[in-house]
Amino acid sequence: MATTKVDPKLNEGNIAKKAYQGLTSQQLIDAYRIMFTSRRLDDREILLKRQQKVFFQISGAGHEALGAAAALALKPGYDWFYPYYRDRALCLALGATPLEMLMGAVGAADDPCSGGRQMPSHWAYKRLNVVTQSSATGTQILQAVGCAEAGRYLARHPKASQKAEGDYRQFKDVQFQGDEITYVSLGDGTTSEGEFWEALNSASNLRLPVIFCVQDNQYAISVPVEVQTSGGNISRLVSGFPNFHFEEIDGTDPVVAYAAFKRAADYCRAGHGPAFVHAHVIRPYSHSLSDDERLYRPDSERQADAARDPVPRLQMFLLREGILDEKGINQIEREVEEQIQADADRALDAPVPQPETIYRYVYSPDLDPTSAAFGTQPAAPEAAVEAKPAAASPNKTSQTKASLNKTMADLINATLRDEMRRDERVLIFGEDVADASREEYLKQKQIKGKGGVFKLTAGLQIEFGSDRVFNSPLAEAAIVGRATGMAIRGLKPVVEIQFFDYIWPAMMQLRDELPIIRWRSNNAFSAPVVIRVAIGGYLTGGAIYHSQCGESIFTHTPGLRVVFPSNALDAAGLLRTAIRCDDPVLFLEHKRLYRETYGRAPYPGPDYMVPFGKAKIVQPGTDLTVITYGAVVPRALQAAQKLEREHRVCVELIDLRSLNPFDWDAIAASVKKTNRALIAYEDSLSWGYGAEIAARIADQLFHHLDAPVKRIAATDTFVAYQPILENAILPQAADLFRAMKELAEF
Ligand SMILES: Cc1ncc(C[n+]2csc(CCOP(=O)(O)OP(=O)(O)O)c2C)c(N)n1
Ligand SMILES: [Mg+2]
Repeated sequence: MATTKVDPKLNEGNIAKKAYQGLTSQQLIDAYRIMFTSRRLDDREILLKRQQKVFFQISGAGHEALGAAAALALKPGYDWFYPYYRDRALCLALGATPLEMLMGAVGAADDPCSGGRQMPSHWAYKRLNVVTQSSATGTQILQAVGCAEAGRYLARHPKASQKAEGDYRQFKDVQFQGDEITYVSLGDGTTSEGEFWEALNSASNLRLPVIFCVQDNQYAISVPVEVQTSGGNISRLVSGFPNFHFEEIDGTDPVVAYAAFKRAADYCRAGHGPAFVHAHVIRPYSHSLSDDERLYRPDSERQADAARDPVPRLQMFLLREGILDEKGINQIEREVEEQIQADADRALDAPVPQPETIYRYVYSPDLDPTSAAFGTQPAAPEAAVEAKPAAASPNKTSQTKASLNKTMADLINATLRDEMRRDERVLIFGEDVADASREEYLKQKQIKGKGGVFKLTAGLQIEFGSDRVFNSPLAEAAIVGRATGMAIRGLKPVVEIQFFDYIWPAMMQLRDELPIIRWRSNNAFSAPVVIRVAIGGYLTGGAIYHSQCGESIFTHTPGLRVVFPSNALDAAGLLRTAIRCDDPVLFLEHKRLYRETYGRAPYPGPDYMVPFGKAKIVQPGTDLTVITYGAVVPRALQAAQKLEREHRVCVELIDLRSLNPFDWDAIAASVKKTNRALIAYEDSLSWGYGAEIAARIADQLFHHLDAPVKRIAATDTFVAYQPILENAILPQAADLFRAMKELAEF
């Protein structure tokens, strides 16, 4: 942006000596240019919206002083920024251009924020460390916490930032400074969300260098602050959080705001902890162009706000202080108007994205986890010497014996251990995953350690330390949101959701954030997190809240890989692929299979991988295809064997292993051969995973079918506690047998 230099004559007298909280006259003039540009960009977009040349508008009006001030206290491309839609002035001050913003408004192909995929004012500027944001208010806050954690982790593990060939690290540049700050902003209404409180709790407890900026314009659309916030003042409510630096300011005054951000930044950069800047601002325009605030705000209130408008206010200040005269102001305003006019014309002429590009960047364009590179053979048992847990007591006989007969739980644990040794960017957190948070008990060997409610992460904290394996608060959104922020920075969080039944608090992060970050930022950002989740029933007493499936809710989310192994070897191979790949993965581990006799295997070595999207033919057959996965695999196998024994019906049994992507080729080849298909799954029947497979078979293999496509699944209820009820609800081997027999006889 062009800059107007201070007229030296104006600096004569006492002005040059005056200290505006350390800001020079030139910085104040630049701030005015930013703020005025921000406001006029909003006005231009509003005009363009009325002309139907842009499709949405939300303004930063009234919040400009804050953005200009924050940028003066922080460093673009050094510090990290999780702004929200009112932060236009911040982004301009950090270095985004009006042209870039107008490209977003028209949805141009070269819009740097999203390439026309997101609404305007959803800022993302990779070169400035401004991270992609969504429309879901508040989701950025936990991610900002994860971002700050990543900075700290990398400072302590600098080698983790090195590039490596052959996995996601090849495509993920990592940079860190050691003293960087993460800025995150939100509105007053958004402080009502649980994720806000989860974020404050963790930032406080971990003393993270995060500046939380609450931009309090007194309204969330039409809902006033006293409805959102008990007592009407968020500062009062958060004041009890330890380790914080607090500021409550008039956010329409850039000098006051700068001083507050400077103190906050100094506090964070020195490593004391997070800061909270509660800024009282105004909202002179309606919430967005879809809102008319005159419906709920009287003129009197709007006029009182207008008296505090930061743009005229700074203009008056510059004039009053003699920093600029009227001519100087006019010159800036003219330059800005001319630039916006020219940039608007360019943006309106810019090429728009083409329809054929819509599938780009749903997944990583660089690393394909379905490719042959992710298909390796298990090492020969003699060669596959398993790395012993650091704390294990050597007992040769039992170790050798066990190595031939490892459970799914054993091999998941071994895979995590191997990958943590191989890649220092891998870290693990979740509820109860540590051996013991009170490390001294471990050091003094008073205890053995827990390592997960199912012990899948046992021994990992002992071997890799408490900054690589640690317990999180009981807050699932925080687990996924923090992991997302860490992965944006290039780390590989492998987090655990203790029970699938309790994944729902993380749903906004799982549906609106993690899987969409790459697509919505047009490949500027990605977050290849692995989420391990204990899932499923057949537990005898698991009841409603420890038995749920529900995988189709996640296979219905583009951008998320979903895998569901049925045996120990596949679990090891798929988990390794999940960790090394460049996409977010939901890794579903069936609790009933963790220690089952079925599907045990020798340790397959530290490089064994199974590609995604490749089914396994558990048993070849000619009469009927059964498509299944997870804990239904052993039950279906039992039923198929009985059917063969008793009725000479030869079932081809397909274990999908990976649900998104899934192996359509294997299904099609089999159905073309057998002409009959049954999809068997543990989740409740209706709208479940089998519905999609059945529809595809009906659609694409209709001419090959000799019978209707059938499904067998749980009843459309939840799973009950009493075993008699559980048996009736979940598909049993006898039910599978009956369904197979009926279909074979059709
Ligand atoms: C989770 C979520 N709920 C609802 C909305 C719809 N919505 C968009 S902005 C908004 C109000 C936000 O108010 P506030 O946090 O005070 O920010 P402001 O717009 O006032 O700056 C609402 C309800 C949303 N985008 N996300
Ligand atoms: Mg508000």
